[in-house]
Amino acid sequence: MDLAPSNRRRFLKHPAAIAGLAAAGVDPSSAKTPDLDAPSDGERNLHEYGARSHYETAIRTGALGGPLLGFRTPLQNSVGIITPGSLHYIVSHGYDPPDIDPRHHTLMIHGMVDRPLVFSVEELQRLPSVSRVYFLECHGNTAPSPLRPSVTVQDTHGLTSCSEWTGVPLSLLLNQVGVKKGATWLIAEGADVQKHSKSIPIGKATDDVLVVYAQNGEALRPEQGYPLRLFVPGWEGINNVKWLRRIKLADEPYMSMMESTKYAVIHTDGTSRWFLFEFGAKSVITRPSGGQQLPTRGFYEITGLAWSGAGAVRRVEVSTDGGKTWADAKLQEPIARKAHTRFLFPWNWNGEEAILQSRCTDEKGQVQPTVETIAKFLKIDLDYIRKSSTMVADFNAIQPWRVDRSGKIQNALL
Ligand SMILES: Nc1nc2c(c(=O)[nH]1)N[C@H]1C(S)=C(S)[C@@H](COP(=O)(O)O)O[C@H]1N2
Ligand SMILES: [Mo]
Repeated sequence: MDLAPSNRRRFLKHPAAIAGLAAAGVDPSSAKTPDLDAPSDGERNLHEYGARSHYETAIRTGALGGPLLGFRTPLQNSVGIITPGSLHYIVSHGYDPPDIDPRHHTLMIHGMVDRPLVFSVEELQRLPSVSRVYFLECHGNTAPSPLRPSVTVQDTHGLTSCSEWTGVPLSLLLNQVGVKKGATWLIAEGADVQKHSKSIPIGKATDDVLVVYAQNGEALRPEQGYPLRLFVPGWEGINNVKWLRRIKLADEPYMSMMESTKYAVIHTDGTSRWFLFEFGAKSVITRPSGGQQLPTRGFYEITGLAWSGAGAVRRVEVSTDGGKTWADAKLQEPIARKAHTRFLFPWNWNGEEAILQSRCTDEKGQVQPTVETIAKFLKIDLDYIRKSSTMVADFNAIQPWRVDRSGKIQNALL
């Protein structure tokens, strides 16, 4: 049982708990009687570590294990570009995060190195640090599926979030261990029951990969990998190993369980692609969006998020007429590379049916495709995308929302 001071006070006030103490041979008169004028433990705790207003109700949705794999961020309520830690999406194959005491947790770097080293969390926190804003996304995000609802933007796009991450550049740690010539891959492993592990090419590792210990100004949340995670900017979520405990340098990828099974992409011709890393250009209108209802005709600011694994978002266009015409949205500054970028677009709804869409162009000039373009590229038809339970991974199609004349908004993708 957790007997931290605040919990202990609550415990002692409870008559049954006091009786329990007596039975356990502890003198119950040593328990303090409550001071009625003093703030309750609940109030005191809220001042010590805050909570949002009880009028605010946005929550993550979903459950692990079933067809709703992952807890999704309520993007329909998002503002700006930072996702609060409490609402960051979660994909953990082991379900519950391991309970790791940071005083006893270590990161070992070994394999093809000159000097294998073990770092404590405290030692990592003494090293030169960086803080950067980056999105994170599961490659299954947005994949259409007959097995789960795709009504709201939380259903369709909720497996992406964006935070300011703080940690140590991996390149700095690799310099300390001395990477041997011929080492071309690293294999990162987590301390969860499944020992989630992932092979990553060394070029990326020495580019912008971080070993992070903090998120949005506080320690990582347990669900996000407390006390350490690998952060691999712009690359599929699976690379970002949580509860990181080991990095091994090697001269080949390891084909670990997740990367060679669940996260391999199966093509219709029976072949499968094992390694795909960088996300393309993607965007979605978060408000107004699926499942919402416009109360009256008149002015609405259309707003949404755009991002790309390749770098910065250069341009977002919005169409309100089903793609006949497009106009540039305003991008909210500052714009960070490999981060969510908020776009804003003024709109007057005249009460007629409208189809709202956004289209992202990134710094490499990649333009977000339509679902038809994706189908053509993958040599599959729309019906396959609509009905197959085989996931179309890295799905970044333009997302249309249909507003009907009553103001009701529905997903108009397929
Ligand atoms: N140790 C460990 N790391 C992991 C996973 C996991 O199950 N265990 N899931 C991966 C996948 S598939 C994704 S999409 C991201 C999700 O990170 P988040 O839960 O912080 O959003 O973590 C990755 N890292
Ligand atoms: Mo994922």
